[in-house]
Amino acid sequence: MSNPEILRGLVLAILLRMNAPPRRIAHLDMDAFYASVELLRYPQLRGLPVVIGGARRREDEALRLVQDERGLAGIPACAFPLLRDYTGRGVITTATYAARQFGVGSALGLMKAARLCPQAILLPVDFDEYRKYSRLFKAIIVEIAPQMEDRGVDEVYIDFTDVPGGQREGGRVLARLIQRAIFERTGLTCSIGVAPNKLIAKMASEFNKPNGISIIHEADLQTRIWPLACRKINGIGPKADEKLARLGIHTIGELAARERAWLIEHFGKATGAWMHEAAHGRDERPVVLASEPVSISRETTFERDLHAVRDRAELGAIFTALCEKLAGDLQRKGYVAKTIGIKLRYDDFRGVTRDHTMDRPTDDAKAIRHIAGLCLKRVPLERRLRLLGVRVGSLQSTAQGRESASNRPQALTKSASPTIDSIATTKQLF
Ligand code: TTP
Ligand code: MG
Ligand code: MG
Repeated sequence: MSNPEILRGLVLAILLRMNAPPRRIAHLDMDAFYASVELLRYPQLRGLPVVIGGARRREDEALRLVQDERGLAGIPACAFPLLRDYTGRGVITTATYAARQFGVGSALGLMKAARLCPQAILLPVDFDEYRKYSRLFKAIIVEIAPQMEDRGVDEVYIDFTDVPGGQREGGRVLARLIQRAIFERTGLTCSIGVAPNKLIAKMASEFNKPNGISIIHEADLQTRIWPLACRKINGIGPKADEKLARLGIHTIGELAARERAWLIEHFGKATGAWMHEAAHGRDERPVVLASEPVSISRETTFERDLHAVRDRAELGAIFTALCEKLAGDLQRKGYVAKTIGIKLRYDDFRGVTRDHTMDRPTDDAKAIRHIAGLCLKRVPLERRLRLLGVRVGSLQSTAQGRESASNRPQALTKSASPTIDSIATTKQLF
């Protein structure tokens, strides 16, 4: 290409960019998600403190016998198990806003929470139900605004920029439309932040929780973002935050006031430069459609610590059940995996992981169990175990991996002891 042509191309690109509407990115996060899904089944609990956590217990089974002709909605509120009666090691996954007033919330131990709010109603987790509603609210969003990035069970980014109405009132009109559509079709509320990029949108979705919308423009950076704590930047974790605090930096504004070179000196090239950009509200990351998980895991915290030799049978059954659940997850989601790994936590809370990558991917429970078993042989097993997890990574969609995948699986068996299960789909391996 000759020079005048390059120049013409450049001018055209600049003109197009000048004419393009400003980038408007939304972050949508469901309100008290697991708890809100439970309240759809049990509307009689609305307004009451409710926490979700732990596995299903005998009390939860018994509860279902109390229902009348109205079904689950007919169970009187006084019949539900209370937090004060809980014994075990479970943690809260989430709490209703009524319960949060007592200082209880995600990741708090249930017995500890019982001291803060003994009268709270305790419901067991039901991942299948949450996954069902997760799929449902996301399907409603893509009908309205197809540029959606899935960021987990209860949140997504949506690119409003070119969606009809996406620029009106900075995105408020479209945000309201999506909020209303989700509420009408599921009964669930969510909160939405709309901003020039993902970084600020993510912070903004928290500003007016629950059932809120907040609209942030570039010009609002100093007034709305800079007063916030550094931790509010998605990517600044507890460790970085502690270090920032030691350096006398508490707010995003204080972070923005530091020289880029100074931040690089203290946090390294990549992190320092990124912190500088983030504090100035700059983030060019695109909204990535149909994001694929890199790994899927299942883990269980035992009701009592188990020993590899003395509790061999029990542990073996739990281990097999985890692998079977994981194989089921893979098959349902349409993936095969090449890497199989295990995670252990000992009774002294130390953790260890091992993994192995195979030549061929699989979604077969027996194959996963076999490789996970080999991984288990590579870790010390003298101490008692508190937690056992199995993880599969290097995923390929089944269509891609089918020719090389091993054969299909067997039926699921039940875990031998009451345990606290969790499942995670993540973007990174271990
Ligand atoms: P969040 O969106 O962090 O929380 P939330 O939807 O319950 O409440 P908020 O209104 O503040 O958004 O997490 C979504 C779900 O993920 C939550 O309902 C339960 C689950 N979860 C856990 O299981 N453990 C955790 O530590 C957290 C933070 C969430
Ligand atoms: Mg949420
Ligand atoms: Mg969330």
